Amino acid sequence: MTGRDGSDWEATNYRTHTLGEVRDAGAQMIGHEVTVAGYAEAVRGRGAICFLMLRDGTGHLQAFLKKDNMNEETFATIQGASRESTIQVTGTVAQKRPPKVAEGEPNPPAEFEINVTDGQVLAMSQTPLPVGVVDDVHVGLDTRLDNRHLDLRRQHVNAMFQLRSKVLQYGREHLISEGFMEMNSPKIIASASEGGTNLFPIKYFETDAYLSQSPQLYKQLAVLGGLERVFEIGPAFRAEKHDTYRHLNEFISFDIEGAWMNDEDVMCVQERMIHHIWSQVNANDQNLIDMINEYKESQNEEKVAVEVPSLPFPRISYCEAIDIVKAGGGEIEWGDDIESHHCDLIAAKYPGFHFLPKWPMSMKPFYIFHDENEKGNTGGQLSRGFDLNYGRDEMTSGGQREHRVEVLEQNLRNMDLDPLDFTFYTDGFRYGAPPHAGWGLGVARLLMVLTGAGNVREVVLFPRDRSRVTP
Ligand code: AMO
Repeated sequence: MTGRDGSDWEATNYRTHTLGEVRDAGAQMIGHEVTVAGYAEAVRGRGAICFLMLRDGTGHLQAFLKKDNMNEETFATIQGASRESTIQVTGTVAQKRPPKVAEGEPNPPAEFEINVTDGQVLAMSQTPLPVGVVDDVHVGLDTRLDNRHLDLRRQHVNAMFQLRSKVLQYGREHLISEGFMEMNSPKIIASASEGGTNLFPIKYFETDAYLSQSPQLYKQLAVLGGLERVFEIGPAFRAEKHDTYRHLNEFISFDIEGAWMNDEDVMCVQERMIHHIWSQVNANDQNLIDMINEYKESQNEEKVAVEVPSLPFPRISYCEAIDIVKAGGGEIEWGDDIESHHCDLIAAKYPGFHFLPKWPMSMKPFYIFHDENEKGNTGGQLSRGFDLNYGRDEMTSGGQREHRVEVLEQNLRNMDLDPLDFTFYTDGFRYGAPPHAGWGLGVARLLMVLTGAGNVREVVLFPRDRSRVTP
């Protein structure tokens, strides 16, 4: 059997074929007996006949039931089934009677259905449904997330998560093609990497521990240990009290780290990876984009188009960015963070993906490379840290790392951190350390760009924010 993405789906004990297969290969299957299974999208017909519209992961197909052709009780149970119940039917493939067309009009392509001889309701759906699956009843995001198991059955929502899987697949395959290997770092940790205030504390037997904010220190240790190019796709936890469309308290961070690389080298890796993801989606997954657009159209929302970005992405240094913001009337001084409303002014000039390299050292974490030789236009110390933005949103932070242990320890002290708390990390630099660089990309933020979603919660299956820990 063939799945929705061309993969092989072996027949199982519950079905010999997917609905998509019968729909697409119906002409060759006429008269063949098949067993299919799916959700009941509509059950129509009274008396001795019943039309059952089934849906599975590959599409829709109509099953036609006639009381005379099957066990009467089975017929009655299926005819009485509520929408979204799961139903298995066995029958022969037949061509549907073609609709009448006006003279001279071409005949529509043949459609197929199943003439049912046997079947069973596998699980009856309760009524009413808390959120509509086929009907477009407007419910808020919170109700949808409370009922994600049903929300996911909606075609465009399902398409979002198929795309999410594709993005991870294409990202992985690109990095592997560039010699990166996948690693996994611990999520239970003893000290912060991204600043101490937003850690979730946990009790770890007799001692205190935290949930990891980033694989940062561990991906560096892996590289220092000789795994020259690594990547990790894993959860990061931040106890931030943000309540915005782009912040969650648990998110999937897509990280890389590479030895013998500087900030520019890893920016190149990142733009090549994004280019690969967009090219692959463009080539293989237009059907998923179409499903999303079909919904957007029904809501009068702007449709998305997967335009493969051209390389290289623009690089706008921090100093230039400050000048752009000032010229656009924004209030900002050298050394300030570039906030979303500032990003709007930059995005007016650079609407797509753009890097913001060479941030002031004072704005970047202790592990970022101190560039003694580069001063900003107001004389401030620059670093080799960068961000990647799309429009007003930050997608990625990264940079070359500090590999000189004395500077690293001084950076820690400058940021009021005690080097003694970080010996498990700094010790990794005492026995020869290659210059290295990397980045961390927020997967949900990238998906927001690709799918045109207005909120990261749309592209996270079970989001965790300040007011949500279930489902
Ligand atoms: P940073 O803290 O900037 O950098 O995080 C990297 C990227 O992760 C995403 N992100 C988030 N997404 C959703 N909710 C959040 N609360 C959230 N916080 C961050 C963003 C961000 O750009 N160690 C460095 C990376 C590195 O230098 O390699 C780090 O974690 O898209």
